[in-house]
Amino acid sequence: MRPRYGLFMNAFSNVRLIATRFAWVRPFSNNSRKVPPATLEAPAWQYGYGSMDPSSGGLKSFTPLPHFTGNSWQGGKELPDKSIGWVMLNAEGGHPGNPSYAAVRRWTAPRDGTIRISGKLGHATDVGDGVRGWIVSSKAGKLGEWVAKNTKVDTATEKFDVKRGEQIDFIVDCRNDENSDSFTWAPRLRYVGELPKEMAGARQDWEAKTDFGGPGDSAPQTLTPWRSMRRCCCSRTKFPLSIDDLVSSVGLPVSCTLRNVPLL
Ligand SMILES: [Ca+2]
Repeated sequence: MRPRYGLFMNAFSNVRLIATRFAWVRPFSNNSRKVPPATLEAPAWQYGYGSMDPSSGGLKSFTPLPHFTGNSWQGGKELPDKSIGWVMLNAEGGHPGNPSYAAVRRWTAPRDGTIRISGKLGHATDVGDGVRGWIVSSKAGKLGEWVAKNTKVDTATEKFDVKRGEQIDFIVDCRNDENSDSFTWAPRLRYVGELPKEMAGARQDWEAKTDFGGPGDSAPQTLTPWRSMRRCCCSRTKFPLSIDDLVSSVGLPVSCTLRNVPLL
C-alpha cells in the first residue's frame, strides 16, 4: 500500500504546485465554476485581402477570405464575388481584386529566430499593367516591393530576425487595372542557424504551396490554460498527470472539459 500512497501524495503535491502557479485556478477552489479565458495562437498561414497604405508601406487592414472552394480561398462560391470581386488565393498564387482588394497571404512566426525568404512573383501575360507585390513585416515594415508583367521576378530577402507572433504579409495588388492579373507566388520561409538542443526536431521550413489548405488546416488554434497546464505537468514535474486527473482534482464540470480539452 505504501507505494500507491506515495504516488497519491506525489500527485496531490503536483496539483497544489500547479494551483499556486496559475492564478485562474483559485476560483475553482472556491467553487465559482468560471471557465478560464482562452488565448489565441495564430495559425502559420492565413489567406485574406486588404488595401495598401502608401504612406506607411503596410496594410490598412486584413480581412480573411471567407470561402474555400477546395482549391482556392475567395469571396464566395462565384468568382468574381459580388462584394470583393476577383481577389483570391490558391496554392501557387492567386489574383488581386481592384485597387482596394489586394490579395494577402499571411505567415505568422511561431517562435523567435532568424529567417530567410525565397520565391518568385510571376505574371504570365502582356495584357494589362501587371501586378505589384510586397513583403511587409508587422514589426520591421516593408521588406521588399516588386512589379511583374509578363515575367517572373525574384523576391528573395536577406536573412532577418523575427519575433514569435510577428506577421509577414505577402501582398499582391493590381496596380491600376485588375484585367488579366493572375499571378504565381508561393514563397518559402526558412529559419537559419542551428536550433538550441531543447528545440531539436522543431520545424524549420514553411512553404506556401505545400502548406496550403482549407478551413481545417488554417483555423486558429486555441491555446487554453489547460494546454499550458498540460505542458507544465508533462515537462516540469517528475510525475506527469493526465488532464483527466487534473480536471477531477480541481472539480471542473464536464461541460467545461468538453469545451477545452479537445483543443490540447
Ligand atoms: Ca494589373
